Amino acid sequence: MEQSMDYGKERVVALVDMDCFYVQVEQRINPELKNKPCVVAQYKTWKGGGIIAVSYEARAHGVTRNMWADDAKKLCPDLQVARVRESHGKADLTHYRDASVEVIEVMSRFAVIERASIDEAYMDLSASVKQRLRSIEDVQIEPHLLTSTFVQGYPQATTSQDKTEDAMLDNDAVRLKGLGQWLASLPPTTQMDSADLQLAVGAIIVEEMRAAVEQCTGFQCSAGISHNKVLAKLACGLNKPNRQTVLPLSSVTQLFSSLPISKIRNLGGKLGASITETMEVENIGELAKFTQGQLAQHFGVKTGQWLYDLCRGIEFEPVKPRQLPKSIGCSKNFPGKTSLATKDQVQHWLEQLALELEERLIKDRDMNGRVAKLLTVGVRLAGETKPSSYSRCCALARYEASKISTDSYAIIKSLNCAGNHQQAWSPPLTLLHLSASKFSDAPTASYGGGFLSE
Ligand code: TTP
Ligand code: CA
Ligand code: CA
Repeated sequence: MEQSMDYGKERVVALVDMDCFYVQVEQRINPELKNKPCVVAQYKTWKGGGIIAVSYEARAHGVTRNMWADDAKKLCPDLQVARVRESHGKADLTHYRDASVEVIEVMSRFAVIERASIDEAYMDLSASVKQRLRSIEDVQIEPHLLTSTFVQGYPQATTSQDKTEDAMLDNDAVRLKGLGQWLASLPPTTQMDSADLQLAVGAIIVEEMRAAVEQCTGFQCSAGISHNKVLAKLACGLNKPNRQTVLPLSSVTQLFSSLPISKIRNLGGKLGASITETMEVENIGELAKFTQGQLAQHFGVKTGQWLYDLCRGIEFEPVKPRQLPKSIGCSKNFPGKTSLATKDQVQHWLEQLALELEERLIKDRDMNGRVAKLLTVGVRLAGETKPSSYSRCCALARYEASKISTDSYAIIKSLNCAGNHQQAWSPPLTLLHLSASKFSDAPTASYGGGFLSE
C-alpha cells in the first residue's frame, strides 16, 4: 500500500473539555465556593450523598468521584458540598445543561464543532489553520502566543544530566523549555504543509478559543491538539486543569509504550478487554508488533485495519458537525430496598420521568426547531449489574407526558412476571430510563398554513 509521508497527519483536530465542570457551574452560582476544595453531590439521604464532581483543590486531598460526601469530609474537613437540584423527585441537571449550551455557543464562533458530551466538544481546525497560516507573516511562532500549552514529549531529555536539570525546574519552566525546543524545531511559517507547524497554529487558535470561553462564561477548560479524535482526547487529559497539550505524531511511540489499552477512546470497554486478553498485551503500543493480517484474523478486517493504524497514533473518524445532543433522556436509579416492586410504583415513576422529558422536549423544540420521533424505555432488573438490562422502543407521537408514560408502561409491561391480577411487579426494577431520539425538523407554522395543525 502506497502511503504518503504525512499519512495520518492530514488534519488538525482538537478536543476541549471543561475542568471539574459541575463544580465550576456551582462556583459561578455561589462565588464563595471558588478556589476552595469543593464537590458536587447528589441526594443527601445516604452518607451525605454521592459525589459526582470534584474541584482540583479537593482532589489534592484524595477526594474522588463516587465517594460519599461524609467519607470525603473525613479526608478534607473544610470540604464545601454543593448539591444537585431536585425536581419531580429526581436530580435536575438544568443548570449544567444550560451552562453547556453557553460554552458550546462560544466555541462555535471559532470552528465547526461536534458536541461529544455535556462538557466536551471536538473540532476540526484544518481549514482555519490553513487560512491562519496564509495570513501569518514569515516569522517563527513565539512562545508568548502559547501561554498555557504543553508539548508532549518535550523537553527532550537525552542525557541523564538533562533529566536531573529538568527535575529541578518547576512545572511551568519545564513547559516553557519544552515548548521553546519544539517551536525552534519547526520550519518557517511559509512551509504551510508542515504537519507540526499546523499543530502549532491549531494550538494558537485553541488558546484563543479557551480565553474566549473563560471571558464569556467564566469557566476554565483544558484541550488536546493533534491529528485525530483519539489523540486529541488523550492529549487533553495529560495536563489538566486549565492547560492544553499538543501531541505531535512523533511523540506517540513513547507515550503509547506505557499506555494501557483501556485509556484509549472506544477501548475502555469490552473491545479493549478482549484485545488485552486475545493478544496478551497491556499497552496500546505493543499492538504495533502484529501484522494487519494477524489483527484482521482476530478482530475482522475493518477493526483489524483500524487497530493497525490506531496503535501507531493514526485514526480517521471525521468530526461530525453537530452541536445538539442526539437524544434527550432521563433516568433514575432505585438501588437496594428502594427498587420498584409494585405496578403503582412503576407507573408513578414513569409519570415523573415523562414530566421531565416533556418539559425538556418542548424546550428543545422551541430552541432548536426539531422534534423527536422515537421513544426508548430502558430498565434494569434487580440483581443485574449491567447499565440497562432491557430496552424497548415505540413511536413518539406527541410531546405529552401522560401519553409518554402510558406508552412507556405498555411496552415494558411484559417484563413483569407477576400475574396480571396482582399488584406486584417482579422482578423489581432498579433503574428506569426514558429517552427520545431520531430527530427531524419541526414543522414550521407556515407549513400547511395552520390548516392541518391541531
Ligand atoms: P467529566 O468531564 O468526566 O469530569 P469533570 O469535568 O468533573 O472533571 P475533569 O476536570 O477531570 O474533566 O464529567 C463532566 C461532568 O459530568 C462532571 O462535572 C459531572 C458529570 N458526571 C456525572 O454526573 N457522572 C459521571 O459519572 C461522570 C463521569 C460525570
Ligand atoms: Ca470535564
Ligand atoms: Ca468530559
